[in-house]
Amino acid sequence: MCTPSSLAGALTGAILTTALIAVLYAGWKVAGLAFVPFDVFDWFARIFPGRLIEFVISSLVALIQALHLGSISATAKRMEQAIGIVNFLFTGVIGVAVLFNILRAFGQWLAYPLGLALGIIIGIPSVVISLNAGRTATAGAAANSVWIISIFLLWGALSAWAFRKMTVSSFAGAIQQEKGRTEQARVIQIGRRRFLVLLAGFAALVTVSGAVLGAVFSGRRGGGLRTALGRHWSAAHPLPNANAKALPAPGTRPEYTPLEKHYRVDINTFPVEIDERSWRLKIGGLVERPIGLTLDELRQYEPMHQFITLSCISNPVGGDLISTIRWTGVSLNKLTQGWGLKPNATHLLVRSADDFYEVVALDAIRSDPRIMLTYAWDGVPLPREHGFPLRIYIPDLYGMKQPKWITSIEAVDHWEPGYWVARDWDKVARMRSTSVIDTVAIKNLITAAGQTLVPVGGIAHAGARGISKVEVKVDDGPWMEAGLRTPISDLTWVVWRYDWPFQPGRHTFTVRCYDGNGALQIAAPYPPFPSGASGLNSKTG
Ligand SMILES: Nc1nc2c(c(=O)[nH]1)N[C@H]1C(S)=C(S)[C@@H](COP(=O)(O)O)O[C@H]1N2
Ligand SMILES: [Mo]
Repeated sequence: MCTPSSLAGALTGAILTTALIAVLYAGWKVAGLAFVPFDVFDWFARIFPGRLIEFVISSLVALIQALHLGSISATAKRMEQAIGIVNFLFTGVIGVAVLFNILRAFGQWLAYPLGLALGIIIGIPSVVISLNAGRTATAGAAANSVWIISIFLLWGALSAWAFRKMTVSSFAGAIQQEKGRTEQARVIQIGRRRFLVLLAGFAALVTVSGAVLGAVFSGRRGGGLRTALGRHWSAAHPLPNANAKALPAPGTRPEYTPLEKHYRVDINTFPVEIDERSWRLKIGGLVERPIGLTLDELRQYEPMHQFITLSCISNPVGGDLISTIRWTGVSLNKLTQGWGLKPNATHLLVRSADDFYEVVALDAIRSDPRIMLTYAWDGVPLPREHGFPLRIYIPDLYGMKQPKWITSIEAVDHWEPGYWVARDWDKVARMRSTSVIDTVAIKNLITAAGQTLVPVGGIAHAGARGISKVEVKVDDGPWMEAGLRTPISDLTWVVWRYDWPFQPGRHTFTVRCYDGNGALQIAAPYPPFPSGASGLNSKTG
């Protein structure tokens, strides 16, 4: 055997692709060039069957919950990014292993042509995907194409070079001095190993430099939540229900979610970046005259402020994909009146910069002035993660119906399924009633009328329907009515509290709620897919 094995190929692939990823990362952070691993991952997330994506997401959520890995949305995003990088690495490993196998059959004179061909075979789709579906690049299309193709060609050429270095003729000098076949094989082995170690060392250097360079520049460029300039509304104002009498049990989650803590869910490993200067809200379709509105023009309209609890349909019972914050924007009913909608227009097709879209009935908009286009959260422009510059709000519906990063609104004469409905999720996606125990505050006992009481508390939420009653059950005891704190608004969750007469031992607490119409929440446990999770939340302690 005089040529390197496919294992040597796989190792070479791992080493060179790791360095490639680091170089792409540095290129992204330093010059805004495409970070192919994320772009490709996002592209697959859009074309794969909805059920498969749902399976992956719910598995990640279950894993995060089972291992207590912290915030579901933040951890899931990091996992998605990791999966994107590992997939890319895997492709590189397979690619170079296959290259080595082919070269073993056809001879090393083909090494460079086939190595470069491998670079092209992986490079061209990468360019196409990054240019058409990518979120990471801010540099121009030409610069990106040249960059991706060159860097992949270099990677292919280096793979070819490695193959040649590891074939027997490279060690010819050493072999001549040795005697016998076994000796020869041993020298080849050592020569290959030494080469791979050298290659790995070199790649490690490139990887570390790329990562450090990228990290330095990523700090300098800022982005994400740091772009939310200005003073947060909540820093200077009391909540509307500040004087409510019933106080949360110690350990209840914050009633108002800090901007930085609001959950984030979307189909992008990396949040969409929109330049306010070139952005226009394009309004077209069945209107008298298409127009484009700037963000400043939208801000000229009378602003509307609403305290809103938003939840993701993927939120498991008791999960943290639910948050409450102050939304500011313009009522769509008011806005649409100036658009000259044609009589046959029945729906608005709302499109986002990330290919997400949803359809909203004009009837709903006309009958519910709370449906609004939102440009600020907590008194500052929407953070990039949360849809800068513009997102919609539709009361009572899960987040999957509410596009962020809106770029256009088209008046149409029919309903059609939106992004997640087309992927088999619920057509209506009305938020299910849910109640959660946040705390059994065993360290904050109180005494009243000679009794020792344990404050138990949490939240209950039923979309825009409100909460009329919350009940708590201890072990198999009767349902006991909890106290309700006046909510921040009709559209937010309600904080509840039940002071439980202490009894020693281990106990299981269960909660359930009734919505504003008196309907009891669904007790049967169902997973989030396809209509939102149901079931009762319990805590044992
Ligand atoms: N453009 C766009 N809008 C989107 C999504 C998306 O992937 N792309 N995800 C939706 C889903 S599923 C949810 S739950 C909410 C979450 O909003 P948040 O991340 O600001 O909390 O955004 C919605 N709007
Ligand atoms: Mo969601």
